[in-house]
Amino acid sequence: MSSTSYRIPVVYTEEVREALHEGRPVVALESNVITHGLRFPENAETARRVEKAVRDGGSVPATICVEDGVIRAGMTERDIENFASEPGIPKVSSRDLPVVLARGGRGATTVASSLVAAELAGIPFFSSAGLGGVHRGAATTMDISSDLIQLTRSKVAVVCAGAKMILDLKLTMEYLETHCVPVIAHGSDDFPAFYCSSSGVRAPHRIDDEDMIAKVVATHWATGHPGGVVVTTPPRAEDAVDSAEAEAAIADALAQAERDGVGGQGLTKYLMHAVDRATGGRTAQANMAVLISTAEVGGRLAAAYARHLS
Ligand code: PSU
Ligand code: MN
Repeated sequence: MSSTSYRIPVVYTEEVREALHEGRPVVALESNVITHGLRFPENAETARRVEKAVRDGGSVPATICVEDGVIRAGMTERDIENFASEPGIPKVSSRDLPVVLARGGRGATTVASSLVAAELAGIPFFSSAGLGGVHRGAATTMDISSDLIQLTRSKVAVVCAGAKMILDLKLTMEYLETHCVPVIAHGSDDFPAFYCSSSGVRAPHRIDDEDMIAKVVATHWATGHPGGVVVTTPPRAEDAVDSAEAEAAIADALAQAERDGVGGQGLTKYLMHAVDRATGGRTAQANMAVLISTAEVGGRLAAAYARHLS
């Protein structure tokens, strides 16, 4: 098998295939947030509401996963229920993807691997609540989420509420700047912090006009840039968590992680869950709300992009 003749199989749901064929807007979504980010049964309910939000925004949702060694672009209600309820489905990031595909395996895609999949599937928009980024203490741990690296390589626009608040958001912004990834803030001056409205870091550009954002995305790719664009949208005021409260819980969670010797690919989930326990479930609630509100903006922006191209 020569490397040029081997094509990665992508299996589309009929709805997604038809939408792409007809040039209608589609938004890709990750599945790792279903298996690792949230708990059953809220994860299944949230995944369904996220898909509905993409539709409300005027696009077709395509939740991405790996099943039987193929990339699925679009999951049925039943697939989502299975992923949400079955324990032990592995987190598959970009570095894991070839192994899981080649072995005919199954897995839940992170932002990074969902971007690889979306590009292969011909879907130029993706939405999630909070990107992975540069972890606090990365100067010694070198823990930088491959979400950021993949953003420099996949031609997919990513709509999100910034990056997760457990991270070092100042360094995350530095990373994106160094690697030439445009960051456009929609609806706020600052780069949002996932379930908090502001990271305290000003975004390089604020654009509220959605047609202009579509034009920026198209222009980025017209310049021949191989990577993505980050478009942020802040959490709705009623969903946002107070940042002082979140910060205190994060400080405790980081200390706990250090005591328990947690690092590597399990760290993000560990921290998110520790913060959630410390806030009495408040941050998981906010996480779900932000996933949904972001998906609707993603749906609108993908629709604006499709109009721009037509
Ligand atoms: N959202 C959550 N919890 C998560 C994630 C998202 O509420 O665990 C996942 C996303 O799939 C993201 C990944 O791509 O965390 C980043 O993990 P890491 O920091 O190990 O790269
Ligand atoms: Mn990591």
